[in-house]
Amino acid sequence: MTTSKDNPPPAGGWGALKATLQRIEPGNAGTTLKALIRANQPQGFDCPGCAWPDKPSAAVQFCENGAKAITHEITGKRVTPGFFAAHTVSELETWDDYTLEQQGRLTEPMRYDSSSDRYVPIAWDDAFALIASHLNAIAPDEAHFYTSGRTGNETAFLYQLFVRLYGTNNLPDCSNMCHEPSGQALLESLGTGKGTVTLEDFSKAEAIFIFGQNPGTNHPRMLGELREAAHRGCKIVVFNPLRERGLLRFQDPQSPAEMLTNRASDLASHYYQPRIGGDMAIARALIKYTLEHGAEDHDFIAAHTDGFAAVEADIAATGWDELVDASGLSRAELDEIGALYTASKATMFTWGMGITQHKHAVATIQTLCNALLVRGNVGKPGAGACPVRGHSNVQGDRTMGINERPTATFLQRLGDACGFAPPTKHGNSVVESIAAMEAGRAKVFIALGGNFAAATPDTERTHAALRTQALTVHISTTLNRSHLITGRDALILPCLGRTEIDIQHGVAQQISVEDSMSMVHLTRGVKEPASPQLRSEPQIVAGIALATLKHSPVDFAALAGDYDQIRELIARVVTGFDDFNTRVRQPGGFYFGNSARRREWRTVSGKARFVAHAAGTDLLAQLQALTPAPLLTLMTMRSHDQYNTTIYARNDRYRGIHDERRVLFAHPDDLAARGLADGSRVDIVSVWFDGERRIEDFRVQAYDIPPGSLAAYFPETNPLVPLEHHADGARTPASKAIPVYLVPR
Ligand SMILES: Nc1nc2c(c(=O)[nH]1)N[C@H]1C(S)=C(S)[C@@H](COP(=O)(O)OP(=O)(O)OC[C@H]3O[C@@H](n4cnc5c(=O)[nH]c(N)nc54)[C@H](O)[C@@H]3O)O[C@H]1N2
Ligand SMILES: Nc1nc2c(c(=O)[nH]1)N[C@H]1C(S)=C(S)[C@@H](COP(=O)(O)OP(=O)(O)OC[C@H]3O[C@@H](n4cnc5c(=O)[nH]c(N)nc54)[C@H](O)[C@@H]3O)O[C@H]1N2
Ligand SMILES: [Mo]
Repeated sequence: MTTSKDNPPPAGGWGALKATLQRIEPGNAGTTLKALIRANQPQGFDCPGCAWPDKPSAAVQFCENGAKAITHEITGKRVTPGFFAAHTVSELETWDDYTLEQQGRLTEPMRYDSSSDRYVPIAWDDAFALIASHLNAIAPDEAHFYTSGRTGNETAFLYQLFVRLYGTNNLPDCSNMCHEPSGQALLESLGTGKGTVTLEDFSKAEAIFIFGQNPGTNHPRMLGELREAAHRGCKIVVFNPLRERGLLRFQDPQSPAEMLTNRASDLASHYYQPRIGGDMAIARALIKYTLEHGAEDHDFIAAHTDGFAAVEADIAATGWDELVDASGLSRAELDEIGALYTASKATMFTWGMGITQHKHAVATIQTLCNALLVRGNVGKPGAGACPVRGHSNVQGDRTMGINERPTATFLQRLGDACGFAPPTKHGNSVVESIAAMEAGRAKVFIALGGNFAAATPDTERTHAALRTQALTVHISTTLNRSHLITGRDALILPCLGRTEIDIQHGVAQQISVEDSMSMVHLTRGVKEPASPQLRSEPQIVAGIALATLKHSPVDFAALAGDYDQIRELIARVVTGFDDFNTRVRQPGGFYFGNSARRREWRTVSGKARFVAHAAGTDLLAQLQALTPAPLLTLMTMRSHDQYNTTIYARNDRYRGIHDERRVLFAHPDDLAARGLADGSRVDIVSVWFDGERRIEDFRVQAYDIPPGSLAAYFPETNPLVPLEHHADGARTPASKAIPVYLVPR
């Protein structure tokens, strides 16, 4: 058990300030501080850390983990051609992810030379010509074009335009592994793929329910909103198998009063620890309690929704015992939660990866929507659905058309504005692209950012799939695993980061991003580029397009030379972006809007939809039949010192872990039942219908987690996630619910 359970030190506070200052490299302090101060400010750059919106009035807009993301990008360390000459790719493959990322910023375009097993320098134009020769030798659907969510709107738009001119919708993106189920579920239920709340709603909610999210680490600026809400008496109700310290108490490093008096605020008023995957049962319990107490919003249901009768019948047929079993919470707890919910006149649900990375993710989110709708909690102040996005522009990339399943309307508008007929056949998502490579149906893989080889599931298979490619290309800022898992040809194309000044034809350029609450605003780099050889992302995309496309109806050179021209084109294609160049220059940018927030339901029936879901199939029971070893459910999550696959340090301060990554959090009873104790070492074996997968030598940590549930860090655990185990209807790898057993070493 954690000793800190009853009176944990607050999240944030002096620990966060100390950690921020420790990130600053000696000799680079002036530049770092100058950059940090301009983070999320007008005339500055958008913090590349997360997609949490900016507060218009705040003087300082970065958090500890934003500071880590920024200092990582503006590091003084460089990966030069000399570095690549000194190390073969086979040697670099033996380095861990932490050591790779610590080498610093990439400086020159490099091409893999298989005869020496080294990367060697290549001129930009030769790199573009090599890509063109590969792309023009295959059918367009044999190429995949991945995007990670740091990419700004203008680059994303240009990239998808090139890919569709080339002839495919194969645009997998990090969202496929992240909030894809939220988009799918909300679109069908509410007629919008996005959250319906804005920052203002946090000051009006009477209750905020937080499902499967760890904002103390992943969205620290959200804690400020939660603290203010808690101060005015709003109930903060948390559902998480782990007692996450960042959700218990918070000391705001940006508040001198709290820091100097060492005061902290209590955040969660109520904290429940369901078992992994128990959230759908909690949502159903909320509906059952509401109906049994006659607390439903009859007028809203009648005026705005359809499908209620089916949900009502399903809930009436579901007993409380079933909900207690499935949630892992007691009947008394479920009653307490129901009472909290029905007492609040405006409730917001927020959620993260603890909800989306499950087989039943879409059904769970739609059941959460049902629970919101039954009390009329959509489209009124202080209420609504709030999926909290990950990467700082992952939402904007979707708006710009990074989508392997684009709508017919989007394609029509794109074709009309640009004068071509875009391909209509749907493309591959992340897991489908890996399957296509495995099956020999794919030849070229190009990534605009990210770390595909490390972020994806089923690591061994995914690496083998990538190695079948004729060409792999990575447009990146720092060295990572994906650069080492090469096709027969491979390129690393180094680009400017968001903090860096981008000048085209003598004019400083800006790009725009859309945050988790649909605010669109400009971001402008403030720092000299890490190397004179770097190119901006739009320039690199245009370079590939110019070399590849024999005839293009759009002038890529002109667009990449003046991003205002890209925005003019976006305004003609993307609904809601009229007058883009003018509106995005207003202070703070503009609100892209949300139809469901206005109670305008763009669903097939024109109403908000109750979608009935019976409890999902019990996979664990099916898999248990395949092995005598008793199975447990493993979630894979982030430590406090990583940004997805980028490991900043091997610590996890809030969970009490120091200088190690191969840790497995487990309930003491589960350990005792296996003859294990705190500190024992184990191998972890996952069980799937096609066989077993194993990772070796983890230290077990007895922890306050429900029996039957385990937790460990990603990406070390990704080899355990079967490619075929993903969210029904969204294909998001089920990396929060891996059936495993433990083998003592
Ligand atoms: N510093 C930092 N910031 C980040 C990132 C980062 O890596 N580092 N990543 C960015 C990205 S891309 C994303 S998507 C977000 C991710 O932000 P989060 O969604 O907070 O991501 P995770 O760390 O995966 O944490 C998931 C939480 O869900 C809980 N959980 C797991 N399974 C279940 C379940 O079945 N039910 C419930 N109720 N809870 C469960 C875990 O205990 C954990 O607290 O953060 C973004 N911001
Ligand atoms: N098991 C497990 N797997 C998971 C998850 C999980 O919770 N568990 N989470 C999933 C989620 S939510 C996500 S979003 C994905 C993340 O998947 P990705 O987005 O693919 O991975 P990142 O680690 O964010 O990518 C980091 C790399 O991006 C590059 N980069 C950084 N900044 C820039 C830039 O400005 N431009 C360019 N071109 N490149 C840049 C750097 O080279 C860096 O190495 O992982 C998923 N995988
Ligand atoms: Mo994410």
